Amino acid sequence: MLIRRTPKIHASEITDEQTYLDRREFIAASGLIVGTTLAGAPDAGGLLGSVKRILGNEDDELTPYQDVTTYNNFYEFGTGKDEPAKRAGDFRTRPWTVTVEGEVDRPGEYDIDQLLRIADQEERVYRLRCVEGWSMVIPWMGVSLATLIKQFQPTSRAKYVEFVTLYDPQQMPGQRRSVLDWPYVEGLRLDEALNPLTLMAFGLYGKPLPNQNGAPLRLVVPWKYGFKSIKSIVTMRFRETQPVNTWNVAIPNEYGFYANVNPHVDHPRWSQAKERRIGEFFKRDTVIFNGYGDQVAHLYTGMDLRRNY
Ligand SMILES: Nc1nc2c(c(=O)[nH]1)N[C@H]1C(S)=C(S)[C@@H](COP(=O)(O)O)O[C@H]1N2
Ligand SMILES: [Mo]
Repeated sequence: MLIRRTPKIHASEITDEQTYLDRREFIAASGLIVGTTLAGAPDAGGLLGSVKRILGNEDDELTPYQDVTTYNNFYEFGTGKDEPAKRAGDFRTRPWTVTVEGEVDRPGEYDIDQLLRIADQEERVYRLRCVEGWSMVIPWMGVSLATLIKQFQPTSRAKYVEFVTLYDPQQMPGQRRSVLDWPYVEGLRLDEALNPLTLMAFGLYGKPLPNQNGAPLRLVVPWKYGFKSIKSIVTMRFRETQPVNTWNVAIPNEYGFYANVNPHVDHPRWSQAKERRIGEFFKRDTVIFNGYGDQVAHLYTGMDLRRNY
């Protein structure tokens, strides 16, 4: 995995996808590979003034911004892929507080802007693979979840983290129908949450997260099926026992707690062996752990991944 220093570019210069791609080309051409010392970019006073580094699958071709922001799963705004982009425009992401509770020494109500200041934003290019058989490559902005969690100081009894999405049927029309048990809930084992790959994302493509992608903050767990990457989080609850996640409640024989990307374990209604990268015509082979096995396979040694799907 490479860590590259980004050139000092003011956030206001990052205006559109083309500028963004040009910058990436520049970064690639400069070929800078540095250690962990991070260059400070001028802070624009907002989210993206302090992009520090690019880390991840920077050689994968990026899914166009247009597709990333118009082909979404966010059932709170409807079950159609085009609905979140059409219906989430007025969603209010300020003020926004995240409640941290349960097995932590520092529980509390954390303001989103306070959380944003906890660490410098990193840029990470990650593949995200939906259980439905499509995938995207997205340049996310965020901080490692481990960095946040360390601030909250989990107790020795904390074994899992549960995440909850906002419940607000006024703003989220999808919640007025009971297609899922609202609010949307997800969970990770604490060691999964602390794995350096796990990202709390605040932006993508150098900009704050569009509402349809889970503003103002969402998880990105790249070795798991997309549904684990919960959007618009308002609660982080540290627990001794395994959380019950929404999709597991909805259809238990199809969606488990672990949901690791696995081409060898079929979904009961379709194969998981292949996937279609959005924007591409031919299917690709799906790779175990979505290709991140080097970093995460050790979390599951001794576990039967057929039973723990
Ligand atoms: N709260 C919430 N989070 C969610 C979902 C959802 O419906 N509600 N859908 C999940 C699914 S199935 C996927 S594939 C990803 C899609 O993320 P994207 O729209 O940013 O690509 O979000 C996940 N997070
Ligand atoms: Mo998904």
